[in-house]
Amino acid sequence: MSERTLVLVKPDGVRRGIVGDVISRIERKGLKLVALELRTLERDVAETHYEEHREKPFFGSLVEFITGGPLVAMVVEGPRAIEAFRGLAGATDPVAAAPGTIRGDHALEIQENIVHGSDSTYSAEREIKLFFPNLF
Ligand code: IDP
Repeated sequence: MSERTLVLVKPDGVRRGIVGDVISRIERKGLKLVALELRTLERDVAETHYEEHREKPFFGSLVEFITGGPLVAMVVEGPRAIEAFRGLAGATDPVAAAPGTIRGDHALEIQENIVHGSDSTYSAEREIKLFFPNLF
C-alpha cells in the first residue's frame, strides 16, 4: 500500500546546492515525486508547520531559519514512504546521523540539518494540506 510524505529541502540545503542530491536519493530508492515547489515560507506557515515545537527554546530561531530563504517542498509517494524517507534523511542530529544518510553526509548542525520528512501518517496529512492544499 502506497502512502505520501512531505519532504522539505530546507533553506540551508537549497543555499548549498544539495537539492539535486536529495531528489536523486529519493528517486534511486524508488519513491515517486508527486508535487514539487520552490518557495520562501511566510512566518505563519512556518509556525503552523512547526507548531508541536512552539514551547521549545529553539522555536524562534527555527522559524527564522526556515523562513530565511527559499526551500523546496515536495510530496513523495511510495510503500511506507514516511519511514523510507526518514531512513534516507538519518537522525535529527547530523553528528549522530549515520554516514550514507542525507544528514550524515552533509551536515553538522542540529538546526541546519538539510531536510524535513513527516514523522507519522497524521503529520504527513496535516503537512501536505498545509503546503499543497490543492493536491487533495
Ligand atoms: P525531525 O526534523 O528529525 O523530525 P524534530 O525533533 O521534529 O526532528 O525537530 C524539528 C526540527 O527542529 C529539526 O529538524 C531541526 O531543524 C530543529 N531542531 C530540533 N532539535 C533542535 C535543537 O535542539 N536545537 C535547534 N534546532 C533543533
